[in-house]
Amino acid sequence: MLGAPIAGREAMTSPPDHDRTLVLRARQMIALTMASFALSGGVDAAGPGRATDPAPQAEQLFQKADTDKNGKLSKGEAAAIPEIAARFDELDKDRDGSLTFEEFLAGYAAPARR
Ligand SMILES: [Ca+2]
Ligand SMILES: [Ca+2]
Repeated sequence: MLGAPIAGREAMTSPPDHDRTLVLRARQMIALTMASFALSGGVDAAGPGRATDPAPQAEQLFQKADTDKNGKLSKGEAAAIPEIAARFDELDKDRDGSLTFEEFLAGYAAPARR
């Protein structure tokens, strides 16, 4: 909530056409400022769902296994990762026959247990 009240105000008012470039430039400045804040960890700009980086390794593994690059692992693709393949049905929460990265990550992050 401590975002950038300035930016919000500027965006709301509709400026005459000749002012538009100025506004655009201002927005760029703001974006840059926000970006550098985010980089330095000053602003929680990433939003929910990106709070922590769960497992870069998992993403690599996932993308490697996702040979047709459709963002999901089919059963055949998952076969490349034995520990995932073994629990495929368990991990496929919505039972659509493929693992989204989310589903995959659950299996990757959680130790196998029964
Ligand atoms: Ca795939
Ligand atoms: Ca699924």
